[in-house]
Amino acid sequence: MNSDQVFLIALGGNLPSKAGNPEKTLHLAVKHLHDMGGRNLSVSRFYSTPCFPKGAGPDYVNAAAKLTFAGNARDFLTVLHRIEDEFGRERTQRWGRRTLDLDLIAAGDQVLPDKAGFQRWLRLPPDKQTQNTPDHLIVPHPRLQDRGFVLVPLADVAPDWSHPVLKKTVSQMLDDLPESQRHDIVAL
Ligand code: A4P
Ligand code: MG
Repeated sequence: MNSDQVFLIALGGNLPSKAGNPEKTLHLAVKHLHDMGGRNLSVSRFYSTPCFPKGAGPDYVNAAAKLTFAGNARDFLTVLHRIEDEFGRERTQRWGRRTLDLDLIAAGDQVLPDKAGFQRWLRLPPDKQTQNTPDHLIVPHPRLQDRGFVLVPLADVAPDWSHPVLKKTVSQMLDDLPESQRHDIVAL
């Protein structure tokens, strides 16, 4: 039942890792995704993106990938965390600098933990977003619709994926994004 589920992920980094600069780290992370069971991988272009919040650190390299994996969303998040750990990710500061951040953006059209639980994170006021860290998986990623650094790469691999709660495709969410969230995002 869970086999061959389609997952969308966002990749980002703004500090060097043992693999080298963030671009090299992301390339190697994609290879690890394959080695750990990811199949039918399609990977976006890599983009240079201004750090959000502005001034909180160096520019990021961001990318997105679409793949299938023979397991459920929680199994797949465990794989993502293992790959983050492999590249020395330390969770010291929420939204802080990082060698590698792998976020699960979507698991097909699933809504986890359930629609009410998802809505709570969706509606979290901006001042609470940096302070509250979920201790369980939330999909779709509750901030994806606000972020050019997620939507621009995602549009390369999954422009027609439709958000199961917001009922908008990636292309539509990107069109709705203020220009301020999109400028200075440059394909490498
Ligand atoms: N968790 C729950 N749901 C998910 C999910 N769908 N995907 C849990 C990934 N993790 C999920 O995550 C915190 C906890 O959320 C984990 O225990 C996980 O099990 P984290 O990755 O440790 O924390 P984080 O990365 O600081 O938080 P988050 O929400 O991933 O931050 P964001 O939203 O990714 O922001 N600027 C640019 N230009 N580019 C970036 O990529 N990234 C961030 C991080 C800030 N600024 C950026 C970028
Ligand atoms: Mg993360």
